[in-house]
Amino acid sequence: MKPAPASLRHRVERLRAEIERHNRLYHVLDNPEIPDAAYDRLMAELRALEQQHPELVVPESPTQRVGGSPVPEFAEVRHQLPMLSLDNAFAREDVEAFDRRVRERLETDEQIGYACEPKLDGLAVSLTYRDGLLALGATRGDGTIGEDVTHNIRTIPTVPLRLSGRGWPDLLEVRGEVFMSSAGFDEMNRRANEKGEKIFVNPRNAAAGSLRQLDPRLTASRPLEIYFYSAGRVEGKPLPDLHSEILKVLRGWGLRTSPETQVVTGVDGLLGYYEDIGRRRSSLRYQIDGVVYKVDSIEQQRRLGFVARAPRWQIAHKFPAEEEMTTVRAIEWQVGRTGALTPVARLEPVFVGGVTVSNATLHNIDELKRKDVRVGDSVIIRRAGDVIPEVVRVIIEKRPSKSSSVRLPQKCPVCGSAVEREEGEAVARCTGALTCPAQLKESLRHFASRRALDIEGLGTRLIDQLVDAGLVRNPGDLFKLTVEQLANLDRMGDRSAANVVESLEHSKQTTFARFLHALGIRDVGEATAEVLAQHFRSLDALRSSPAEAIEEVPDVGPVTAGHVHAFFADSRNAKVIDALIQHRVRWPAVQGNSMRDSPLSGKTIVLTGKLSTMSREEAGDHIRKLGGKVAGSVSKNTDLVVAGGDAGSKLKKATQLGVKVLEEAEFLKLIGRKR
Ligand code: D41
Repeated sequence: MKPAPASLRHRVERLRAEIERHNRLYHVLDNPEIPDAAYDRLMAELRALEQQHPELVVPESPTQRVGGSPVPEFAEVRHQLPMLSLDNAFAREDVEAFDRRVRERLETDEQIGYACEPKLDGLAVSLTYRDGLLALGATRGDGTIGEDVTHNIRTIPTVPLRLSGRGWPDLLEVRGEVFMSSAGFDEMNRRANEKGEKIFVNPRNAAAGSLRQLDPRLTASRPLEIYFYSAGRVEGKPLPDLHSEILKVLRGWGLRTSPETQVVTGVDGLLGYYEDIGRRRSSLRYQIDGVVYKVDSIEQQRRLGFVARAPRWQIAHKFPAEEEMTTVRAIEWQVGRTGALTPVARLEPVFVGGVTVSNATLHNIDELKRKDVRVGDSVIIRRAGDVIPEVVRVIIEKRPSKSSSVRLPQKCPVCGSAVEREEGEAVARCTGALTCPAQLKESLRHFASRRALDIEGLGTRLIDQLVDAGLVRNPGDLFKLTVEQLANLDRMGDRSAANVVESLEHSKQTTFARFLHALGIRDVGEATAEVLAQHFRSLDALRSSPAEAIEEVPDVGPVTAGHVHAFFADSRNAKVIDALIQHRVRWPAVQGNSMRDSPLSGKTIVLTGKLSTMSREEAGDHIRKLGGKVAGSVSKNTDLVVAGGDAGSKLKKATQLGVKVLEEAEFLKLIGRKR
């Protein structure tokens, strides 16, 4: 083979530099400059040139991430500087004690500067760069001896094979956490499931399992990422003397660090950071199990030293665990407003995600079958953020010898009506409609709720009593209730009974859209109720419309149109509606088509900050009434941002994206309201 001409060598080097730059833009700065396809073309050209001239291939070439053949086993690596561990704090008192200890040891009354970062739930590793080239990647192991996983580490796209920028030490050991994003984890499990392969129980295990693969091609196929959190051995050049500054120079060399890192002062700063991250925990891309606090000054760190296996200058403040183990006492079926049967696991109470949980949803019969949860099983429960607790999986090894799968009941457990499951639907439903007390109670709750008829004082307990006593068989019956009947119920005085009757009377004056929403038609939420009201203007027009005419309403699809039509066609519903009208439930005529010529028609609007003249909900109502849509976050699809007092990040984002921003007064003018 002919040696490569100098011009070709030059091209190869240029390509590599270019690709490395794009890697950094994409993975470290989250700011890609070119589309994926263009990146792929650069890679393809480099690969082709290297194939024609194998003598030009170097280990740090971007093409060499995936390659290597399987290793027979992992070699041991002795960490020159031990990889110390973290101490744990579970309560604010632990954090206060930590800060006190630090100040006592440093003999200072001054507030300490701390660097804070999320504690990723992954796998700690150590990477060594010699002359800027990745030379070794090792797991933490027991802190003293780990395993050589260089071949696998190289496949992680966010790990630079060559440091960028300038001024790095001849020898630089950096430490970080290898992890998998929640989305990457879900996607990987989805694919594994499709192929009938093993499913990982959580991102942490998935990351650990992927990194400890003998075949790097397998590792390369897994969505691993890394964030670096400290330096280890450094030779040839000193690093800055603040932890936060070290992270900055690492970032400059292409080593990704958490974008959530922050420097704070004193205990209040620490706890503020903990709360802030705690609030955002469920919206982060990846799982974390706490935050880590580190004394920011390296000089202070040196003076503090370490005890046993952990430095005195750090502590991990843990969040309440989101997953816990408990046992299933019973599996019951809950019947919802539309008759949907939801299997619910009754649990031995367990503290998880910061609260005691004794029920967990199993979603639907398909989920229940897939997870095969049985009475007596030991299960993993997950409660993330404010999400409803769910059963993640059964611990099969702990299953009692005698147990059987749960089956879908053929009759509604509440009313005994037949249970039906439509073709291709995951949801099974009780066919009892309002004759089923469970459906009736849920329907009444919805009917009375704030965004529907808004009947004050008609809460869950009272509704249960009214249904159980047989006083209310449908929403129309509510308006027949007398003060005497109500006062005879448990825990009801004359006074509250009179109040309920009064708020019932008051609720009759409503709007057409609220009325439609209150009926609880399947798939008809507030927004759909609003467009239906605007389009048909009168109840009679809507009731007498064929499904095809309903489908013509903007944003109403054939399925919803079918539900709406079927609802009005059902004579039982017709009776209830007639009764409501007879009781003088009424609304002002729907205004001429305000939607079509409104300045907000078809616009996507984001509300932020505090408005002084109305709540955000009211503002949303106005926008929807005028044909606009309310969105929760600002993007390039946002047409308008309405900014009240103290508007924060959304306003900033709007300004960055050049989205039009209205102040409250301008907004009021636009919706035709005066202050
Ligand atoms: O995110 C993490 N899991 C994380 C782990 C972090 N952000 N910082 C860490 N800092 C340290 C010290 C203070 C010892 C440099 C750590 C770990 N250690 C660690 N991870 C596993 C064992 C120790």
